[in-house]
Amino acid sequence: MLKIWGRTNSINVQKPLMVLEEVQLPYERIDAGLQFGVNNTPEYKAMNPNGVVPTIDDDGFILWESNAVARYLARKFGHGKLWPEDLQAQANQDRWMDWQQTTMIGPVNAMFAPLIRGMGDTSPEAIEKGRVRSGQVMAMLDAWLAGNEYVSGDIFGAADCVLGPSIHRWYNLDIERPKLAHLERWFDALMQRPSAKKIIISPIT
Ligand SMILES: N[C@@H](CCC(=O)N[C@@H](CS)C(=O)NCC(=O)O)C(=O)O
Repeated sequence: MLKIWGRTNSINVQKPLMVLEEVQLPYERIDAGLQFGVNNTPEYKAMNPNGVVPTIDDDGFILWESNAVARYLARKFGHGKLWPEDLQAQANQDRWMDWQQTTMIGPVNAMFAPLIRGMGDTSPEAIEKGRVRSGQVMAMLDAWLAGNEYVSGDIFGAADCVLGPSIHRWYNLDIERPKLAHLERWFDALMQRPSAKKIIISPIT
């Protein structure tokens, strides 16, 4: 059975878990990270030298980096469903997944780390900067969703699974947010899915 290491309140762990729930593949999840430890042991670091979660073991194939893991699982178990045949549709999903890592999550975590975990830069200026910037980046996704049903395009795909946990984090911070009707429509629909109800947990911790 496929094994996945990672605590359930990590957005990076929630990404591949969303994919696994969507394709309804049985898996074994092993708690790791923060209070659970495990991720800093020599055994774990032999699998994932970064010492972070998630990591998967698929019949001896070890993989880490949450977006790469989500893509691998979608390709292997959700081909033609979560992962389309069309090259441009695939590239679109890649684009939004990269954007989540490189552009979107930074400003969200600039608020999440100090407000929820008491970590990072706790100054009001840093939190406010994250709040303003996160509103700006979310407006980019809102504009995309004005013309597309899903982050992935016409079908619900791997990119929706990958972005869902971060967007949920943003919506669950006690901050002022710009009104983004298309993003809100997408987020409300996402949270109705059985996968999201099971994997994307509230309150955020
Ligand atoms: N780029 C990596 C980042 C992974 C990462 O930073 N994971 C965090 C949790 S979200 C972690 O393991 N932190 C240490 C811990 O939980 O102890 C990925 O996307 O997989």
